[in-house]
Amino acid sequence: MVTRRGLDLAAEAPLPEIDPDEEADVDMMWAIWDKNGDGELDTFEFKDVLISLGIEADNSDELNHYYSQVDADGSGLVNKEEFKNWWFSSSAK
Ligand SMILES: [Ca+2]
Ligand SMILES: [Ca+2]
Repeated sequence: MVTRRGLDLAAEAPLPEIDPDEEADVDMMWAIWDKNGDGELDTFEFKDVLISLGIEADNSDELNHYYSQVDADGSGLVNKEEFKNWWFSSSAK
């Protein structure tokens, strides 16, 4: 029987605490990263985020791996809310 515990935990994980100063920084960077200003990061734009974090995603498999972590609802695009949740729960600390 497959345990659902891990999935449940992930789904119910509380949102990370966000420092207002850090959030302002992300808002600034978001404006740079969202090159076409449509309010979403596509994979092309997201690649630049990874590069500025020093993460190498040379092939599309690696890129999609990271991208799917950020795209929490699986819509195929990353909006700012998803991005912040990812940002404040993982890297850049
Ligand atoms: Ca965009
Ligand atoms: Ca999404």
